[in-house]
Order: sequence, then structure tokens, then C-alpha cells
Amino acid sequence: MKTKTIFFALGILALILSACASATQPDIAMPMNNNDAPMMTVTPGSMMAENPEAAHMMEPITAPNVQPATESTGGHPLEFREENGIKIFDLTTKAVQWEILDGVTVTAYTYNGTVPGPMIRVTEGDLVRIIVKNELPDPTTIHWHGVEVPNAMDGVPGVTQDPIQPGETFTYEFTAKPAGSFMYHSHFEGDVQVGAGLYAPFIIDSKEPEANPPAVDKVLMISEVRMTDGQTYAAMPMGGMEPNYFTINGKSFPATETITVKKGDLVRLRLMGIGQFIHPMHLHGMPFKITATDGHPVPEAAQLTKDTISVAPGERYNIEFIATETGQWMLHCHILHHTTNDNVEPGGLMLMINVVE
Ligand SMILES: [Cu+2]
Repeated sequence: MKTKTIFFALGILALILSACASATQPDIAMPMNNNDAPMMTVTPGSMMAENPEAAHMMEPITAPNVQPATESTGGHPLEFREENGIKIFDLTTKAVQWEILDGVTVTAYTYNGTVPGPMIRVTEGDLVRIIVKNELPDPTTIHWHGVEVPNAMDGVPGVTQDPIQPGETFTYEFTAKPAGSFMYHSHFEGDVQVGAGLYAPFIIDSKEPEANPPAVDKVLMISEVRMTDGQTYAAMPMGGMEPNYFTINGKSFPATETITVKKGDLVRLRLMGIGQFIHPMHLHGMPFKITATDGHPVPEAAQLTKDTISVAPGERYNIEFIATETGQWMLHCHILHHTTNDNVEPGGLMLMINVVE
């Protein structure tokens, strides 16, 4: 009994002493300013153990024997052959080393070795066959985003088809409709594979020639990627996976294309949000009209005149303007962190429109 009482008294004394100490000493556990705050960073891959379901999202993009890309730009029209009135396109999914910027090369999953993949451009009503050979280390499928395909061609793994396994080939076939600006992209682990580069434009021209065709007609696919310690990650809006590079057609400024047009030209830009973030794209100098949304034409009386258009993931906007003013005009995202390369400005989602006499 006596021993217990002594220990109890000593315990009370210790509590009193520690309370006094904390009252008289500065609270060294609290940072004095932001610079002293402990760095809270999340390393990609660190959440894998906590959530095995998320493991595929957090792993770097890798493949055996990844070679440098043989092309330096993507999104160019894909050649096709015709058999019995069917336009036949060949796509191969494969990993390459893709330069997004001088000195910055990512490991990309691609269609035919470029980011974006090659543009499929056909006319409304065309019968189209696309033969896909999967040379990735992972299964894949293709979804024809916005194109009105038969259900069995929709590319949703486990729903409309089995995934195309590594080494396998799958054939998609459908009638191209309606006319408009569309995309094709992976639908297998899309959060990883699309961010890794498996996306491309799919343009369906209308049967009737345009009354007022633009002098310049460009597709601009907007995306993001994360590079950490030489490893590539598919960027996504979650802790540790935010992008630090932002790309237009697979390139970050100043590696983005400069679009040169003549004064008086009608210019059409087909903005496509294929990444996982919203990008309010702002054009300097000249307002534009929104002439199509998600591939569908906007009646002239309903065409908004704007200088900034938010392009959300999956959306497409055709914008058109007459290049009335000469000079170097910038098109850029107005979330200004998105105009940086690994936090250094300028970079990312910027490109120049050079209007000449
Ligand atoms: Cu942005």
C-alpha cells in the first residue's frame, strides 16, 4: 500500500513539473513561419500498400526495352487502304520514349509511336475498319469518344468486349457518324493508359463540302503528365499524382507548335480535353466564336463570342476566329500553374499564333 502511494505522489509531481515546463518554454513544435513547416509530400507509389486496389494508378509507366520514338510530333493523318469500300487503318499500341520538351522525355504508351496517336480522318458515312495490335505489356481497348458506334464496338472492357491482351489483335468496324471532332482513347485502366499517351483525334468530315472552309484547321489535344526522379506517372487529381508537366499535342511550351496564319485567314482550332484537369484556354488579341461543342455544330445565332473557354476532360470545342491583327498572339491556359514546366514559368499549356501579312 505504502509503495503505491509513493508512486502515485511521484506521478502527480511529474505531471505538475511537465505542465510548468510547457508553460514557460516556447512551443518549438509549432512552425514560426511557412518556411519552417515540415514538408508534407506524397511520393507516387507510397499509397500502394494502403490501397492495393489503387496500385495500378500509382506505379510508374514502364515497359521492357522502351525505345526512343522515331517521330517527333503526333496527331498526323493516318494512311489507310481501301478494300471493298471499307477504309482500313492499322494501329499498334506500344511504349516509346517521348520528348515533351527539350531535355524532358517521358515513357509513353502510344498508338503507332506518337503522342497523340495518328489522326483518323474520314467522311461521314464511311465504313471504317481499325485493326489494333497490342504490343503493350498490359491489356487495352479503344473507345471511340463521341462517335456513334454499335454497342459491340464501344471498347468498354468487361462490358462490350474482352480486353485485348498483350500480343493480341482486335478489329473494330463501324460506320463513321456523325460529322464532327471526336477522339479515340484507351478504355482499359483509362486513368493510367490515357494519361500515359493512349489518345488521338478522330475527325469525321461532313459529306457536303464546307461553305466557308477555314484556311487553318488544327486539333489541339490538352493533357498532363507527371515526371518524378526520372520516372513517368499518369497524372490524376489525387495526392502525389498531380501533374508537373502540361501538354498540347504531346508537347510543353516552348516545344508546342507555333501556328502561322495570314492576316485575314479564318482559323479553326479544335480544342480537346483528354487529360484529367479542366483548362480555361484563353486567346490573346482576337475573340473567337464557339462553332461546335463535343463534335456537334452550334447554330450561328447561338454561337457565343468568347476569349476564354474552359475545356473539361472529355470535351471538345471548335473555336473559330478571323486573324485580324498581325503579331505573335498567345493561346494559353488561364490556370497559370498550368503554364509552367515542373514549376518553372513559362511552359506547359501555351502556344503562339503568329499572324503575318
Ligand atoms: Cu490548365
